[in-house]
Amino acid sequence: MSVAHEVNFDGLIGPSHNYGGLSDGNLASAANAGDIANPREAALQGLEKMRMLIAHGLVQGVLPPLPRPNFDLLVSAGFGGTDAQIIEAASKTAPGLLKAAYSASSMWTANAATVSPSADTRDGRLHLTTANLSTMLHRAQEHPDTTASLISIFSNDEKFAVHGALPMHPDFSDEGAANHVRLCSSHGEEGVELFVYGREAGESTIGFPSRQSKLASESVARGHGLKSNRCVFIRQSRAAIDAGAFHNDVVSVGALDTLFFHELAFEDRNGALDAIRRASSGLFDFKPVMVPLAEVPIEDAIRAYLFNSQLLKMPEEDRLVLVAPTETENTVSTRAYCERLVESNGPIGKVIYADVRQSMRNGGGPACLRLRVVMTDDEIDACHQGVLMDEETIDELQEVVRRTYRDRLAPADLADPLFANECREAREALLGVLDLEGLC
Ligand code: SUG
Repeated sequence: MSVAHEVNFDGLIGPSHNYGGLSDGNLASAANAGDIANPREAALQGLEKMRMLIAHGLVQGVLPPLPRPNFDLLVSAGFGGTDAQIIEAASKTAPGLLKAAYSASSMWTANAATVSPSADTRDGRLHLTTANLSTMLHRAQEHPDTTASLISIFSNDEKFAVHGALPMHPDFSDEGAANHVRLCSSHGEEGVELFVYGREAGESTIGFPSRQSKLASESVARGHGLKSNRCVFIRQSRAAIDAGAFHNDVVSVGALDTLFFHELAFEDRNGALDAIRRASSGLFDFKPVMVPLAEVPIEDAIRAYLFNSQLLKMPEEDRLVLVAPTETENTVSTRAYCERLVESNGPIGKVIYADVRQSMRNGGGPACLRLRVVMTDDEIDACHQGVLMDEETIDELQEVVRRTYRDRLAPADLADPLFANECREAREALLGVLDLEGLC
């Protein structure tokens, strides 16, 4: 067994963070559509969360924001001329498309890719498959730039394999690590990978969209060279999707040997738990922690984002720590549940609340904001060092954010051609700090 760490790559929240109301089935996105956003505060909140986790002894990385507005998308839609002319015309005739082209949704890096550590793969390399995010237009534009970022960061072919997105067809709908959980006894040892999907390829569903197909999950597992006896494919419940759980990480989170989930998360709960027990046999003693419906109604779980938390092994703690959003603390049933959780002698021993309210108002909690990449010491040394954070780099990034980001962003501001220049300059300054100028 080699020593390995779970490195959390958080999305650096971009300067065009706004409330576009773009995600059908995401209740927070719909509820806050059109409100004034605070991009500067959003980015500072995200960076403070990273600072807090570094202080707890964890290895922290970042993924840079993608170029916005995405002029390629606007040009594909028939707009032409100078940048200013494109924005002016799009704002008048296709304002919804302009909002999509400006979306800062790449901040939710749990949707950037699915990741399998080298301990699980046949070729002994760490595999990443960029998510195609094909269900929502504003997210479907992310994958080419996300793949470019991942290639820049994980460029050593002997240690890393970066796979491009699956085909852009509903049969292959893939939302990345938001629908993927890895369980193990310790990070560096072989684990069990859980793939949660909402529908079969070709199946039509009614209600809110199911953003992950089983074919997509199976394709990623095959591409990563995972052992079939260590993979479990689990169907997410229709009840959870229709209650607003557009990704599985809104109703469950796992770490090491523990899976923390809501009673309504899975279509066939007992079948899923049995399958996980079978897959983990000989590796670890699986510990399920189910939150009963009677204690936390599904509506509260989704509003408070109890499960969209980071479940972490912190060096100074014996038991796992749940980093939950402040909305969990401010909701009566979830706060009370968390108090009972830490008092019990189960595998989760502490809850820390983090303020990521700007992201939460678009449906993104602490877990959405990070992509977990389990890496050995050698792999950490082999990746691009500029994206690994320390307090000093966080300070530098915050200085850029304070200097270049707007305090307030209203939907109408997207029509201002000068804003496009501001976004480009802000991103270039961030890429300078991360030593990733090649992505400019
Ligand atoms: O894809 N929200 C994101 C939230 C993603 C949360 N990620 C995870 N659960 N892992 C989404 O629905 C809203 C953007 C807007 O409406 O402006 C948005 O895209």
